[in-house]
Amino acid sequence: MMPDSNSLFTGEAQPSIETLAEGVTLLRAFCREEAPALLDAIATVVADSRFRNMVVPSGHTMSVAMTNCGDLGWITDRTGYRYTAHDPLTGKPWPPMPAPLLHLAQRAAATAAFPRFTPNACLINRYAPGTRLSLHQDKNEQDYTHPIVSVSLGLPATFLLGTLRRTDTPRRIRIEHGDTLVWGGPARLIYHGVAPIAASTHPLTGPFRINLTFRRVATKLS
Ligand code: MD3
Ligand code: FE
Repeated sequence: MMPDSNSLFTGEAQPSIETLAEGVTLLRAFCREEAPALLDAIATVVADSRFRNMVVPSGHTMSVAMTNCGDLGWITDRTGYRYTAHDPLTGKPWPPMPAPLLHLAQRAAATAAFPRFTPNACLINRYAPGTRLSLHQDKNEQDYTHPIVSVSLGLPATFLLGTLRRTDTPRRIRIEHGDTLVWGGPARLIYHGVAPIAASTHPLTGPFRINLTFRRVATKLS
């Protein structure tokens, strides 16, 4: 792919594929060109199931605002973390996963050697400046043979890329608009997080960073 004159001028990184650790593939700028269409699709989801700040079992409210699309959505409340078929705010099923989102996730997974990934859940996280996500593992999906695909839009972030041990000091990885990561195999249960977002304005998302995480969550049948 040729770097367009626009990205050369603004200093945006060129597309590239990098293995950050065993099972972690960073696809730089993978969805930068389609980002406006992705954000339009996210707006249709948010019109039906809005962003909200969920409560964790300790009683604290998360600083990251969240919603979901697809057959299942990740939620937390005082009683714990889980996937549900319905949005607790609307009582209705989560909005369907828009085709541009599904297809992006499948293309990214295939590029990172997961050609059969079909996500049935997409968690949409929205970060305002100062918002962070502390170090955690994703372990509510039951089947860890499927990868997770994450897509970053808008303001840049610093990912905390840990190991399988919570106490190891995580690596700090700068992630920009359009960057896409695939986390599979031995990386599926690593500790990870997001450092506090620096205040800025992005032409497409204004004062926010939006992150999508695509997952394959076990259901009663599959
Ligand atoms: C490594 N989200 O929603 S994406 C999350 O930027 C989450 O919103 C962050 O962690 C965000 O759970 C980080 C990167 C990521 C996502 C899932 C992973 C890394 C992962 C699952 C397993 C291992
Ligand atoms: Fe996570």
